[in-house]
Amino acid sequence: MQIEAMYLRAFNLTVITIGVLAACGSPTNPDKPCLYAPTVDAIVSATKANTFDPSPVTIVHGHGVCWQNKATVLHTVTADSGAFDTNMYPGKTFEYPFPKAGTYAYHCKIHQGMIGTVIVH
Ligand SMILES: [Cu+2]
Repeated sequence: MQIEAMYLRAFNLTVITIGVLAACGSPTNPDKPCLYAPTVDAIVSATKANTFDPSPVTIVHGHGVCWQNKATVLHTVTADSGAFDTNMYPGKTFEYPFPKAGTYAYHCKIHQGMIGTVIVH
């Protein structure tokens, strides 16, 4: 009886250990994150709350925005004008240059109300 209990405890510890290793050991973001660069003026996160954060962002024409999906679900970065439209899987990034001044509205096709704006000077 006592031996059985010991085996059971050992088994439970093994299961817990494997579970923790599986959770920590597998990389969920194989892409390099967005980085500020001479051509990247703004970094926007697609969040688990289904928002683009921050928004609006203001950049200089000729430069770009880098979006990063910080959520665990698929988001899209889709220009209202149709100029760009990309799936952004969890952990992935998307960079887009804006050569001309203007105000550019975009949204996520999956989550209603998930919208953002890029203001280009
Ligand atoms: Cu979304």
